[in-house]
This record gives sequence, C-alpha cells and structure tokens, in this order.
Amino acid sequence: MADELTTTLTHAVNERWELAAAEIASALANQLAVAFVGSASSGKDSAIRALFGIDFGQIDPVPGSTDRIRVAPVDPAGNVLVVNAPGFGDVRAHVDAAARSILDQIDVVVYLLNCDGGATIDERRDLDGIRALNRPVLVCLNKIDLIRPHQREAFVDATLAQLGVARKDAVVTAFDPMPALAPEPIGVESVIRWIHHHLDANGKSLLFAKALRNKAAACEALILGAAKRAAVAGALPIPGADITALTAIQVKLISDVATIFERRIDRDLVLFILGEALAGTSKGLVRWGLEAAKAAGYLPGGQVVTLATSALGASIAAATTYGVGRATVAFLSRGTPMSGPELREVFDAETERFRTVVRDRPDVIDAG
Ligand SMILES: Nc1nc2c(ncn2[C@@H]2O[C@H](COP(=O)(O)OP(=O)(O)OP(=O)(O)O)[C@@H](O)[C@H]2O)c(=O)[nH]1
Ligand SMILES: [Mg+2]
Repeated sequence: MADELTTTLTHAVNERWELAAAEIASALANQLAVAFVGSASSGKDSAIRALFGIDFGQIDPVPGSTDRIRVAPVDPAGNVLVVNAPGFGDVRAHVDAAARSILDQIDVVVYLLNCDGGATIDERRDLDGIRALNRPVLVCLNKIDLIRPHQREAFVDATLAQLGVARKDAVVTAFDPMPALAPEPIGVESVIRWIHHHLDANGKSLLFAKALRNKAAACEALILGAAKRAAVAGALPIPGADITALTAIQVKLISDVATIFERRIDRDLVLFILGEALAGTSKGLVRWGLEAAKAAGYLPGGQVVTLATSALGASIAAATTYGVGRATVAFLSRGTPMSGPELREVFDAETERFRTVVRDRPDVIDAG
C-alpha cells in the first residue's frame, strides 16, 4: 500500500472507529415497528414470513393486541415489531391503549393488495386513511404470479392509477407464489431496498437489516445505502484527496455488515479490508479510482477537489464503497481466511459491476 494512503487511512479509521461502534450500539437499541396492512388473504402473513422468516401465527403477540390487529416481536431482544392488521381506520377504536401506542409508533407501512381481483373502493379508502398517518407507505401488488406475464404491465399501471400511488412507492410481489407459476418469491429484494431506504433517515435501517431472514439481501441494502451516501460525499479514495469523509462511511459500512453476520471485527481487520481493497499491487495507488480520475484529466496534486465534487467523483466514491462492502461480505462469509489478492479480486469485480449497473440504472442509488 502506498505510504501516503496507509497513513491517511490509518488516521481516518482511528478517528472513526469508536464512533462507528457507538452508532451501532445505539441503532440496535432503537425500537422499530413495521406494519403489514391489507384485506383478507392479501398476503400479510406470507410477506412477514418472506421477509423475517417467522410464522406470525406461531409467535406470542404483544399483550393488548386483539385478533383484528396483532403485534409481535421479530427479534429475540424485542426491538423489532411487526404489526399485522386488516386496516387502521376502523380498528383503532377497538384496540386497547397498549396496541394503540404501538400504532402511533409505526415507522413504515407495507400495504398489500391482492392482484387477483384488483383494487376495490374499500382498499382505496383504507389506503387514504393510512396515508393520513404521515408515514412512508409501500404498496405491494402481491400475487402477481396469478396475472399473465403479458398483462402485468397494463395491470400495474391501471391499479396504481386507481389507488393514486406513484410507481416509486410500489413493488410488484409474489411473497408465496404458486410453484408452477414462479419457483421463487418475487420482489422481496426490492421491498427490502425500499424499506431500508426509508429507514435510513431515522437511523433504524440497521435494526431492520439485522432482523431480516435473507442476510445477502440485508447486506445489499446496507451497501447500496452506503454507496449512495458516498456519492453525496463525493470524496475520492486517492492520495492527495481528503478521504476522511469516505473512510467514515466505509468504516461504518464494514462494521454494519459485520453486525449482520454477527461477527466481531477489530480495527486491524478494517484496515486490512480497506487497505487491500483500495491499494494497488504495483504502483501502490488506488488503481481504479486513479485511472478513472486520469481519464477525466486529473493531475496529481492538481484537480482533486474539483473532481471530488463532480459527477465522476460521486460515481468513483459510490463504486469503491460498493466494492468495499461486497469484499467485506465475501470476507465474512468465507469459512477460511481470505488473502489480500483474493479480497482485491472481489473488490475489482464488484466495483466494475456496480459501474455498469449504475450506468444503466442510475436510480439504484437514487431515492426509492
Ligand atoms: N399465488 C399466490 N398466492 C399467495 C401469494 N401470497 C400469499 N398467497 C396465498 O394467499 C393465501 C393468503 O395468504 P396470507 O399470507 O395468509 O394472507 P393474509 O393477508 O395474512 O390473510 P388473512 O390473515 O386471512 O387476512 C395463502 O393461501 C397464501 O399461500 C402470492 O404471492 N401468490
Ligand atoms: Mg393473516
């Protein structure tokens, strides 16, 4: 690793280390409530099972919830609650104070609509009532497997127009598809990404990620969130640039990913991952970032600052952060220790993949 980069990285990691640990501890002490609302048989229980891997009917409800609105913890610590309800409008009057206070604490609402039948007036009214809560609401057009593929697009457009829902706040899903129609659930990763994104603002996204059944999808949402923050910071991971802001994001990301894997990591390991991912073999510089920078007319010591605030700077920052995240996942999911070159290989491949994905679909790191 280049000396200049090593020194800057070590300094930036040291500065950030304790803070990241404290942030994780306080994020995990939060309380998060996700509500699943929708008409009978729309797929509420199936959604809860697909996301959290629990059978809602078999877990102890929180005292105070009735059979019309039920609340239960997802994680052993009881910090993540799922609320399962047909609707909110008319149930509030029937639940006791404990359940009502949980309704007031809901962070995100997932509204399920059964595609097999389309939207009804009642559902539109329900949804309008839920929107009045002023919480993020995601609409899942569930059981999409039952709609013929060539009719799906028209169906989705018509249904969303009927419900008055924007495309960015809807996901087409099949949480429990007919095996003959779809071998795997549809849309689960998009649902996770949407919820994660909306929880990032209030610091509850880590708590959500940790409760998810699918660790890979949980990490992907974390990594994309960090890549987006890195794009905003626009700092470059190259010598001569101020990499403090970027290192802060990446240290936090590595710590968060380790939390999902329930692994303890130490400062040396973070330095190893960052150093190996970002350092070049021959020149001892950040190859990828530097090459991209050169292509944009970067001169050592010259235009770093201008570049950092440019669109290219943002994309380099985002892509390297994505690569660091994926390399961390690879590192933590392997049973055997990973060598520096192996780690770099993952970083290179994933950084490159991210660049092509973002080039084709810039919305991946945008809102929604
Ligand atoms: N084809 C298909 N069936 C589904 C899907 N999701 C759920 N179902 C089925 O729909 C039925 C109802 O699903 P649940 O998850 O129990 O729905 P719910 O909203 O909890 O239902 P209630 O609690 O009775 O209101 C079950 O038979 C599920 O297997 C889907 O994506 N595709
Ligand atoms: Mg149910």
